[in-house]
Amino acid sequence: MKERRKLNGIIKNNMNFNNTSIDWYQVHEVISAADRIMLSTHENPDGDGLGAECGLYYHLKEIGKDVRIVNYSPLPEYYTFLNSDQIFECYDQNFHENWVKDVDLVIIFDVGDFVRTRTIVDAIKSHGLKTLNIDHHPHPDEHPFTHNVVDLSAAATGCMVYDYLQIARTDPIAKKSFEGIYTAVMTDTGCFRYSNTDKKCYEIAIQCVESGVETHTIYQSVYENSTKSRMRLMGELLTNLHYELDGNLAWFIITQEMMDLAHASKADVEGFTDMVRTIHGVEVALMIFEQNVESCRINFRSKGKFTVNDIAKSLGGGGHALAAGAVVSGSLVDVKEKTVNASIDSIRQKMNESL
Ligand SMILES: [Mn+2]
Repeated sequence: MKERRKLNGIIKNNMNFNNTSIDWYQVHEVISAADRIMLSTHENPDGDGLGAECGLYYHLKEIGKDVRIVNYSPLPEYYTFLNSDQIFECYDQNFHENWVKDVDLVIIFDVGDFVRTRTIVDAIKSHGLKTLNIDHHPHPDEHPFTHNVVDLSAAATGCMVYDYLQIARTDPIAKKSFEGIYTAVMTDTGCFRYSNTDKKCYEIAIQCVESGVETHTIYQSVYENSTKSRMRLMGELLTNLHYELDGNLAWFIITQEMMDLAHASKADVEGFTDMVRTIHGVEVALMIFEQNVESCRINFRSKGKFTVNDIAKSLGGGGHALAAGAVVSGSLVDVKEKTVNASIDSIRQKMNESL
């Protein structure tokens, strides 16, 4: 409590480092002032969101914070290697209410859009909880968070956690934190292959190896752990790819029927759009995933010639320049037509501009 009073003057002002140079010491003041801290990430979490949570969790635990990781979605099975201490909890209002109502700070990672924490937003609002957004997705200046910390140049949110731990700790980063950070960097760079892979990613990887992280085990857990359902689904979609604009755009559909026939879960669909992008000549890959009769999730991946977050934005979503998505209301037939047409128009225009 003494610490909190001391810091009052600084944390009164809400931070907004919206892709401006981040003063991690200010972030440190905000985190230091909180005793009970909840960490969270977006629904259907990926290695970056989960790894960032894990990376910060072990640090906060070590310094004696009352910290818990509470996500809207359950932990995907192939990330259970991060959960040897059962640190990931799936939000259940009745179960968590008592603890959540007295949370001093909710730190949200990699979210892209606040609504992607789903019912956790309601809990935050109903208890008037303070929030700290740590993300490498673009956010508007009129963001809904108490504090906003955005670095678009970060390859992964996990890199930002690494930055923070550099100034927050005097001891070296612990191996368990590094396991999370490595998972974040590895998955968001497509295993150090995508254009966002920079020197820092490799520097972080070196430190992870030095701290004893078994990088090959993490690789195998994430990339060599496909379910048979996933393979069946993959076979189906690869035989039904559609090409537009001389093959610059490749798109595919995953229907609920295909999911049912393959006995597949949402996690089985991860990475399909990246895979389609690997085809020779394909600049943009697009997945249309039928969520239910009322809406579809769409996902874009670009090799680099054409931005896709503008297309996603025009359809109500957002994301990175070369990796973006949206949830579009409407039947599969309607969404397919709207999305494919918008993509063709946008890419065609960009092709003409570059002539
Ligand atoms: Mn990310």
